[in-house]
Amino acid sequence: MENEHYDASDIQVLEGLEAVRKRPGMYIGTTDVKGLHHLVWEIVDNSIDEALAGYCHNIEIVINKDNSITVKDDGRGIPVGVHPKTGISTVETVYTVLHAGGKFGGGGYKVSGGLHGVGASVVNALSSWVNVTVYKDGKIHEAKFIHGGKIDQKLTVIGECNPDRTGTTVTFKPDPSIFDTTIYDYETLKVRTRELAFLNKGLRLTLRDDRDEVDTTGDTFHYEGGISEYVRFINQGKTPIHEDIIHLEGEEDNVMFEVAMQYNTGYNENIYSFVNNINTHDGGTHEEGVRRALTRVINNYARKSGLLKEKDESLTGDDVKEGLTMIISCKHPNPQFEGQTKGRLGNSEVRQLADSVFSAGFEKFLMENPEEAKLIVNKGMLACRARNAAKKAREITRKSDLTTTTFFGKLSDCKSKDPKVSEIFIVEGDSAGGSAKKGRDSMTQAILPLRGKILNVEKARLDKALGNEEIRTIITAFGTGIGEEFDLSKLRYDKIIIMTDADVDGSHIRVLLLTLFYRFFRPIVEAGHVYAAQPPLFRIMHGKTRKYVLNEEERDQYLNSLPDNVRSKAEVARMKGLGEMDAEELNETTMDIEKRVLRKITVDDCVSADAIFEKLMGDEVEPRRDFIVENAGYAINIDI
Ligand code: 1YM
Repeated sequence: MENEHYDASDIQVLEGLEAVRKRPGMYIGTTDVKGLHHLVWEIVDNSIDEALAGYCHNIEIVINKDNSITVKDDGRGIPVGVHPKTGISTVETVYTVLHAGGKFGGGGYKVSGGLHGVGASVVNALSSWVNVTVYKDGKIHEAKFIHGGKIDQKLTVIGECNPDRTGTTVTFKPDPSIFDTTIYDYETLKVRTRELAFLNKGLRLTLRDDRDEVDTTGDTFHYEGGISEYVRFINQGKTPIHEDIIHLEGEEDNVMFEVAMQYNTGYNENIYSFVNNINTHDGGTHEEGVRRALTRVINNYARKSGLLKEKDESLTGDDVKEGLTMIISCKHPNPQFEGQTKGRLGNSEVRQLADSVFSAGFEKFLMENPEEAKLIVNKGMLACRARNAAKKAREITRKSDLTTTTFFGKLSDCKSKDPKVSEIFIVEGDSAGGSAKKGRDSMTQAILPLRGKILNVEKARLDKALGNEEIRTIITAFGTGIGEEFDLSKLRYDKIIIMTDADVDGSHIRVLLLTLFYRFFRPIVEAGHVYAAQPPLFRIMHGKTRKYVLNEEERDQYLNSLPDNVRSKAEVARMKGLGEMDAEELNETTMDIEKRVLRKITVDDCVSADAIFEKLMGDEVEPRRDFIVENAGYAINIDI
């Protein structure tokens, strides 16, 4: 009877493994290079489980000469006794019975990823041969399998070892009749081996390639800091905004939850979550709990500390994840993976655990580290402003139209709608605007008078700039839109001409405009559409002659060229500004295509403008004025 029973289960076992060989995809996904590498992790997972149970500290993975793989650990060793249910050794049972694994152990639970215990038998089913060696109780035990899981050598004691030595060593050779390729890639194994080391702090994993003739020592990965070191690794080459990595952890009902995070100066989010060492690329309850808590805690702190004022809107989840690198790791005895690719954790109780562990710990961090907290909140606030700016920019581009009455009042557009012949003068002040309007060629020349000084966009981000009426008007007039929707081909004018006085205030406005163009309309500058008009500084009259000159040097040169008797009668007048020129005058000196002098603005001009900006735009007014006065010549020259 006993024999009969044994035969029956033996047949069942073989049928089981045969099923795996018939439909390998069902068990390991694919039989391509990915599936080939998957086999390694199925075996390594058993070692990791042993590590999580607290018995294994070192795992070694070797690619052998023949592209077989050896995985060796220093755990307790797979039990060697006869298994009560199968009547065969536990080692053999684990390697031949599908759905074996954790159930046999009793006590602990399987938390590592993979096939949850069926891994060893699946690897056996898809291998040409497998050798399992167990070091236990001072003895070396060995079992061998061939041809997809058929027993070749039952578990046998093949020698003795130091009674202190325990562990399991498994070598398998993937079956070439199953896999498209049986050649292992070292880098692929390395990336995951390193990841496993990060995810299981304290565990030492070594990877070695014995295929080369050259002796390689391989790579050893061992991180006492676990996922904190993972965050530091990802942030390598980025600039963190706070030095210490925030690390929080907690446990409830055998569910372990852990998170490590650090903000960098960048704008991308690097949030990776894992359940039982498996990447949950579609997130799930653990990630949701953290994201929810992150947004709430930062907002609460920002309000309480006064960084976020009552009138300020709350930061969104998108705002607080800008530049955030975060690793979330959850170890769960009974994870429910959802979704098409099973990349999402479904266990609803984890949401609350993640939320409470994260919020308590993160709040404490913010309270205890006010400087870092301020940097983090400010980062979120900047992201919030940028987000609103992008939204406004889109709205403006969409809504703005030249018939809007408020807008219409400011711009005196030209009659021509052909951008190739059209130009726009941006004029300082209403009175100059009035003269310019009268002196223009209304067919091709548009006039846009600027009332006040335009906003310093160096100090304000796009959002604030868009709140400025003068800037909004400029954007609308240009027609290109701004930000994401900027389109150079929609530019309504061939020439954009900045027409400001040749004095300190004029220089100032010019610098502000250059900065605006540089920051928000750089392609317009690059394409050579921006010019500075050169209004004269002096008018020299003698007889019926009227001569305008740009500066003192030209004035003296001109006067010296006159005969003495003429020079003595010449009247030299300093032009007091565009506003004081009449129309007939403005046209002749600054606007007439034939007579005017224009200077093309280059990006370099804008960069210089940008560079002197710090000094120019300091918070104190006096040094700024001094600087402009001292550097009046330079300030004028920046747009030449
Ligand atoms: C290189 C592969 O399989 N190590 C390994 C596996 C097991 C144990 C220790 C182990 C587990 C338990 C008790 C337990 C496995 N045991 C079983 C089963 N390395 C590798 N190391 N004693 C030892 O889970 O209680 C399956 S895997 F089922 F037999 F207990």
